[in-house]
Amino acid sequence: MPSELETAMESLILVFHRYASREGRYGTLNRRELRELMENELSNFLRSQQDPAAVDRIMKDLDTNSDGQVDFEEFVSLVVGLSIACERCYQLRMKNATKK
Ligand SMILES: [Ca+2]
Repeated sequence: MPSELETAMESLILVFHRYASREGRYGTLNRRELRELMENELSNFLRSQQDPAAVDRIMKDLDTNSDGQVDFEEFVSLVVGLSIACERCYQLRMKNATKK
């Protein structure tokens, strides 16, 4: 049976490919697929991103090889960045919780 972490990694791959296989080039996210993934799968973490230009900015940041597509490697950097930010919030919350 896969461990908790292995299951999380598998989910990452499955979610990426669920959106990446919708249209256009197989195995990469175009702008619309990235927007749909962010809206459906990151709605809690990116709630403040109501700015329509945000997807363009994130797409540009992620697309390190500038081919107009976000491949799995590029996508993972988004997940890593968000995870690091969330872990900082988690640490703060733990610190505040122990103060009380
Ligand atoms: Ca790319």
